[in-house]
Parts: sequence; structure tokens; C-alpha cells
Amino acid sequence: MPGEPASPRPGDAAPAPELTSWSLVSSAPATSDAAQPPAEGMAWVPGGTFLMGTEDFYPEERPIREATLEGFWMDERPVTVREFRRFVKATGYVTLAERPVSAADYPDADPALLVPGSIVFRPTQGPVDLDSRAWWHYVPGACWHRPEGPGSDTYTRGRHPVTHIACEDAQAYAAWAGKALPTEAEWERAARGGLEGKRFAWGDEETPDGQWMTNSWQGEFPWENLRLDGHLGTSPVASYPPNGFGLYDMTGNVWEWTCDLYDADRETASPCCVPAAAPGGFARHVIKGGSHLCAPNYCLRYRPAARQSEEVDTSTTHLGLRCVIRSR
Ligand SMILES: [Ca+2]
Ligand SMILES: [Cu+2]
Repeated sequence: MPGEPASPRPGDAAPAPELTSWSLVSSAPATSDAAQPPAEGMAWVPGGTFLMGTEDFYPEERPIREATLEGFWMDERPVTVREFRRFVKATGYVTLAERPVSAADYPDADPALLVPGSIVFRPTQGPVDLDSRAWWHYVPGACWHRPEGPGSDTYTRGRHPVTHIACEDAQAYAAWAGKALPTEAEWERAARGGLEGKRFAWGDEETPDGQWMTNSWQGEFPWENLRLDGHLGTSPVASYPPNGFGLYDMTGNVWEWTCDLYDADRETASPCCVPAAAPGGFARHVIKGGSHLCAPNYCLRYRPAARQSEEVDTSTTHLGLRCVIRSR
């Protein structure tokens, strides 16, 4: 596999370094053009061939297939509110959720909803039919710095992942930072952390030694959030251990945009995660990683293979981004 160190051979003079996945990151990458991180807070994801997808969960994740890619740099953490604020201050950028809404773009929409806003999760009072309209609400005024709508703020959430990011917002941030959005294959390669065919980013067991490894939802969705992992909504980035490539929050916390279009013909199981089709009829991109809203009783999607699609104009409480830099 190009980009990966050769296996230690018995009889080598020097004691071979232990080839944990972590050593792939902490040692210098094999390609000379990738020895130094091109920006602060980025980790090297070695190139190679790996198995994408799984047969064990939802239909859209099948089949298992080989993917081969070059090594690349990836943000160790999702982009935070604080980082996004820096981008907005520097550029005056206005996110899609904050812009006037054109009726021409949404001919079938309720005129009352043609105001700037975004889609906010609200738990239900008790058990409900699993129809996403019960917990997703279009809230006028909701946006990246008012995640629950007017009256909410992010003063104490600077280190949380930024949310309410539409695809073009993610691309604008990435371009400003001199980076790009990952492809789905890059994202999944990174999320697996060097482990092959494992269920989670850290292995097959959900809570090894009783430890919560990511911010998901425990209890019965969408009303009973038991918070066993310590967090009700989003969590400060890097609150849980990194994976084998030194990447935090690859799964859980927030979904992340990729630059890949979603194949519209793919069969898709009903998720908690994606609001019922918005009236816009825009292209859909693949999103990866699951979120703090994914609960095993309904949506076990805080896994590297999990994938959903989102219309490019859609922004929600649990969708953010992280970026990559390709070495060539
Ligand atoms: Ca949680
Ligand atoms: Cu989910």
C-alpha cells in the first residue's frame, strides 16, 4: 500500500517501532511532500486500499467495495463555532440560512416559511411515530450563531462544532482556509483510523471497558435522551478519544459534508437524521459520520460506513464540516 510504512521484519537490527495506528500519525508520513502539516490542527491520513461500506446495517451502505486513494491531510476536529466566526469576521460571509429566501427556488413551499432560517431538532414529549416531521422544525432566525433560533446563542459553545451549515457554506469556508471538503472515500478512510472492516471508528465494541467513545443518543429517540455519554446536544470537539489517525469526533457529534454527489437511485433506510424532503429539489451530497441525535433504537449511524444524503441547501442543528488538504 503506497504511503504506509513497510511491516517490520524479524531480524531487523533496530527494534521495530510498535506499528500501532497511532504511529502512522506520529511518525513522519512516508511521502516527502507530506512531512509537515500544511496547517495547524491537521493529521495525516495515509493512502492505500481499504474496504468501504458494510453489509451489516442499512441498505445504502452496501456493498462492501475496495477503494484506493492517496494520502492526505485532514482537520483533526470538526470546524468549530469559533473558527467559523473567524471566517465570517474576515470575509463578511453570510450563510445560506441567513439570506433572504427566494420563492422562485421553492415554488411549493408554504409562504410563511420563505424567511431566513434553518432546521432545528426538538425532542418530543414522549414516544411518537417515527416520522421526522415530529422532531425537525423550520425555525426562522436559526443559524450558525443562533442554533436553536432567536434567543439562543453560542457564547459558551465556541469549541463546539459549527452547525446550520449548508453545502455552499462548507465549501466557502474550506476555500477561505485553503482547504477542500473531503470525498466520501477520503472521509471514510479517515474515520476508520487504519482499522479494517470494524463497526465503529475504534473497533467493534460500542463502549470498550465501559467508556463512551463518541457523542450519540442513548435512550429512546426522539424523546428520551439519557445522556449517558455526558452530552445532550453537541459536545466540545475532542471530548472523546481520537481514532487511530489522531482524528476526533469523526463519528457522532455532528454529521459532516462531503464534496460527493449522492446517487439518487440508492435505496435508503428511513433515518432520524435527514429532514423530510425539502421542497427545493436541489442536488444532494453525501454526508457522513452520524450525530448526537443518532440512537441505536432508530438510527445507528455513528459509524464510518454510515452515509446519508442532504440537499445542498439544507442546514440543520447537527450538520457541520471538516476539511482536507491533498498533497497534490
Ligand atoms: Ca449524547
Ligand atoms: Cu441518525
